[in-house]
Amino acid sequence: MAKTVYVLNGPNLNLLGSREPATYGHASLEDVEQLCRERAQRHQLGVEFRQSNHEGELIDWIHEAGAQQAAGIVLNSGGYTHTSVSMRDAIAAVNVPVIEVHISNIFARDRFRHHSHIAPVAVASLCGFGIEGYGLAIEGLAALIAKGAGAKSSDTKSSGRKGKD
Ligand code: DHK
Repeated sequence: MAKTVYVLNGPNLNLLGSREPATYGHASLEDVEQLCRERAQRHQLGVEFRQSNHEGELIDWIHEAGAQQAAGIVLNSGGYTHTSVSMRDAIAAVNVPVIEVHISNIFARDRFRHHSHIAPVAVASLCGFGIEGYGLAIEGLAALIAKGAGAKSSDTKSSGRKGKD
C-alpha cells in the first residue's frame, strides 16, 4: 500500500489566486493540489489534500494522520501558525513528521508573523518559495522516508527542540 502524505491547509488558503496576489501569487489551491500530487507520485507517495478555515478541524486531521500512520504532514497552517498553541500540541501528540510550509517569506512581513508555534515541533520549515514550497516539502519528506527517518526520530525528541519556543 502506498504511503500517504497529508497536505493540510489552514484559513484563507481556499482563496489562493484571488487573495493578495502580490503576496501569495496567482496560483489557486487546486494548482497547489496538482503540484503536490505530481511531486508525490514521483516518490510513490499518496496524497490526502485538505483545507479548512477551522482550527478544530485541522487538529482533527492531524490526529487522523497520526491514527492512519501517515508518512508525513505538509502543513500550511495560515494565520494559526502565529496563534495556535493547540495546533502545536496536536503535532507534538502524534508520531508523524511535519514539514511547515508558507508561501510567503513570513520573516520579511509583519512582526507578528515572525513567530511560529509550529516550527519548534516541525521537522523542518520552508517559507518564501511561493507554492513550490509544497513541492520542496514533499521532496524533503520523501528523502526522510527513504532513509528510514519517517517517524519523528529520537534525535528530534532528545534535542529538546520541542520544548523550546
Ligand atoms: C499564509 C497565511 O494565511 C498567513 O497568515 C501566514 C502564510 C503566511 C503563507 O505565506 O502561506 O502569515
